[in-house]
Amino acid sequence: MQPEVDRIAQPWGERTPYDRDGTWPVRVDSYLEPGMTADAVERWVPTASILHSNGDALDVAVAGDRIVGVRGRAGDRVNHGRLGPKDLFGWQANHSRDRLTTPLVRSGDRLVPCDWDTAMERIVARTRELLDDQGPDALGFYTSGQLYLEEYYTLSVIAHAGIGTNHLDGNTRLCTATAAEALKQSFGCDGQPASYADIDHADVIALFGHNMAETQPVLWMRVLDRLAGTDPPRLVCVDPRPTQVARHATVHLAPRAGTNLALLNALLHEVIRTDRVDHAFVAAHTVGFAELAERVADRTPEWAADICDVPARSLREAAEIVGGAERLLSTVLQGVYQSHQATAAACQVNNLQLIRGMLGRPGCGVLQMNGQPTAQNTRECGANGDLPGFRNWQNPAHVADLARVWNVAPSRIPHDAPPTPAMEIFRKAEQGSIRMLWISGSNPAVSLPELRRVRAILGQPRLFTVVQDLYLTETARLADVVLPAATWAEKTGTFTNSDRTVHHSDKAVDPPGDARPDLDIWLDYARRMDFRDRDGQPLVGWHDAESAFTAWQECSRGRPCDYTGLSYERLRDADGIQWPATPANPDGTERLYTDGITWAAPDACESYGKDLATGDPASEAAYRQLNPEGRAVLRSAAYVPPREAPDAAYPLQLTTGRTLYHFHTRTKTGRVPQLNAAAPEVWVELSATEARRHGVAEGDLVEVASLRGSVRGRLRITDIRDGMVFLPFHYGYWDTHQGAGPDGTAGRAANETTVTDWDPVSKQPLYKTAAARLTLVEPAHGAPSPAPTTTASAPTDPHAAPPTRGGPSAVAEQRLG
Ligand SMILES: Nc1nc2c(c(=O)[nH]1)N[C@H]1C(S)=C(S)[C@@H](COP(=O)(O)OP(=O)(O)OC[C@H]3O[C@@H](n4cnc5c(=O)[nH]c(N)nc54)[C@H](O)[C@@H]3O)O[C@H]1N2
Ligand SMILES: Nc1nc2c(c(=O)[nH]1)N[C@H]1C(S)=C(S)[C@@H](COP(=O)(O)OP(=O)(O)OC[C@H]3O[C@@H](n4cnc5c(=O)[nH]c(N)nc54)[C@H](O)[C@@H]3O)O[C@H]1N2
Ligand SMILES: [Mo]
Repeated sequence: MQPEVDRIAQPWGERTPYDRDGTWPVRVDSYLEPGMTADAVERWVPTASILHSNGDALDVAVAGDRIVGVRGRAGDRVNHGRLGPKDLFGWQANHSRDRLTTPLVRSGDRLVPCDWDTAMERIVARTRELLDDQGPDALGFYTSGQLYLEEYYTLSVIAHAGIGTNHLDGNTRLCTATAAEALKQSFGCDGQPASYADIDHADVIALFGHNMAETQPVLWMRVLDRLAGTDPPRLVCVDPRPTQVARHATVHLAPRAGTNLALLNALLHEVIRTDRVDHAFVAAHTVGFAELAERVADRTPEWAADICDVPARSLREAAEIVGGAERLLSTVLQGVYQSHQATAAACQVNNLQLIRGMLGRPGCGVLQMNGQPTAQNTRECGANGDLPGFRNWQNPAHVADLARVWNVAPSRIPHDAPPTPAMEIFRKAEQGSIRMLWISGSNPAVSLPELRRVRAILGQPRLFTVVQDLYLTETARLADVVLPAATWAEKTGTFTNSDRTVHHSDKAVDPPGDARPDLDIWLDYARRMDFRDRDGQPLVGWHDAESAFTAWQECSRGRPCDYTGLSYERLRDADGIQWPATPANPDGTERLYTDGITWAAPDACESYGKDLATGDPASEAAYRQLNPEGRAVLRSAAYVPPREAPDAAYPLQLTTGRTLYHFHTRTKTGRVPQLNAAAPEVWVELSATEARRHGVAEGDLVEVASLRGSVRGRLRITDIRDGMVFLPFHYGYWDTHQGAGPDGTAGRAANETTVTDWDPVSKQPLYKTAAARLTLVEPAHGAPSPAPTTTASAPTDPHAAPPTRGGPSAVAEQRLG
């Protein structure tokens, strides 16, 4: 193995092959800033990556109270030492000279620096005024999937029981609301059934709308290392773009966007027709098989082939592979969650696992993936609006139990209506019923759909907005109060990845200037607001991260996400531990549902389910009738076409997504030289056939327009399916020198074009299906598109653009363990 690799040019590093049921070899990746040596590092502080949901464990190298590099943790179950490009280089964003260092308050059209007292008193005064005049419904909180568990729990207590508003949600609504909902629909409760270790044991891995190579590169290294072994798993990839996953797949199905449900119904049809059903498992652990079989009885591959524009023989081949698997692992992400019929389709993947009896055993399971690093915690702490600890808001016993934990009257916790989803919170702000919106750890002025509308909402004088961030983002610029936050490595806390692995992270260095941890900001707010419990004691009775964690442990006791077997001390010593972890089971739980379905019984479940077509919540009585014994529910649904279809004026299907080198709205990765240089500007992807049809060529400046707005970028010709155009959604307008204006003219943000529409069940916005047209603005004159060549945006003609390289500054170490 090469000791050093350019990890921009070779994002996945070198292969360490292994065989089925073997142990994934250790490979320790590390990067220190130029001039730094391991000897000069003063201390290594254990933590995990927060630039995706994988939870890659790493140590932060510190010298002179600065971060000087990172090193993967060899012993951790998640990554066995490996790091991805964002893990290796992303920490440099902490040091950006334009970090916020003091609070800012609005004075006319300017934001002026002030001290913490002034900023917090402004927020408190507005809160009290609104509570007096309008009541708790005038306040909304919109948080993140990137903070720490202790922070979400504190915010959740403040919003639910302090203020008493139902308007609390996370950007997890844009991200993993469908994952949570699909788990609730099928298993009665949130909680990831499978484990990353299932990659070691599976003989078939099916990825549905999941570009794992770019969005969880370390997990993809695990797959690549299995593929390099002597008995590689077969991959099935469902994605309209030629991702690295697709290029490594035995069968790649590239459907029309928005047709996942039709495709999955056809796969289920074939598995049932060929009787690859585990009837004993189905009889013991599920309800709804007859309805499912009936629903897909005439959903043949030929039927789906028309809808999806995928050959029937490929569908049959895919069904043969998943139907014949000895151990099947499926993963699902945004190509399903943000696409048409999101929850209905995600549930069909659960159904596939269930009817094949592929659950709760090594190599057998489903990963309804998370996206953000701490989205799991947003959900379990109830900062997504649900009740903490996966309690059921429709179940009075669950509400009473939570009221007991918080020592408040049950009536103080809003529960007579479903929690307000993010898109509805913004609509209420638009219509004027929400008058104060506190945004933490999110940049909705770039990440929400239909940005012209979002800017108008946030720009209203009558809406008081608080933005808590590291930088003066597009959103912060529209705020009334801006609070400077400390971030990862500058504060202490815990967080949980996609496969329930909990990592602890100690403060490694001081935050810049007066920046404070989000936890401290909310503790300060709770103190100033003087929230009390029913005995007159402080409602928020904790004072730092560890005492917040202890409070959360009590809230999680006896719940599916039980943390009572963990402690800061244990987490500091140990590598990651998967919840539930109880005193009786302190080393945690590799897989859920190893012995039947445990949280679906009517008295235990987090949700009574929803209608997959309308999203209407079912009643307790209906659920008791459907599932009295608490089995998995096989929920079926009929395909209907996407709502915004291409037409003569907007003939292309528009989809959006990610690239390997950037994270979201680039507030961090745009400030990291190696990552920014790898993908410095927005681009537009089109197939060669479509490019000819439109009279455009590689590198041409083109405009992509929808009914909402437009984006300009340079064209990259790839093997994406015909009829589709792809835009990465990372590029906002914070570097206004690039010529992009906040009015959306010549915009760079994909969300200028996306549609205000959401899945009826999960309420997750649909970023993956809209209609658009493409026009030439200016020919290339020979300059290629800035899109990376190492990823899904690789050019069809390999000579069309110079290969993406990082050069000397991107060379990282890799060492066999
Ligand atoms: N590098 C990087 N990694 C990240 C992030 C990042 O910003 N950058 N963000 C993190 C977060 S928060 C998330 S949520 C995850 C997201 O991770 P992914 O879901 O893997 O990423 P996306 O690019 O959003 O979408 C995945 C794929 O969906 C496909 N797709 C589009 N429409 C459809 C459709 O209708 N059907 C199907 N089957 N596929 C479709 C797209 O072609 C795309 O390749 O990544 C996490 N990791
Ligand atoms: N078109 C399109 N749009 C999309 C998507 C898509 O695929 N296509 N994907 C959606 C998905 S899955 C997601 S997750 C969202 C992401 O959308 P956003 O939530 O807007 O994503 P970020 O850019 O990560 O914003 C996080 C903000 O938090 C700040 N931050 C980072 N760490 C901390 C901290 O410790 N404390 C505080 N207070 N702030 C911090 C960052 O500087 C940044 O401004 O975008 C969604 N939007
Ligand atoms: Mo996400």
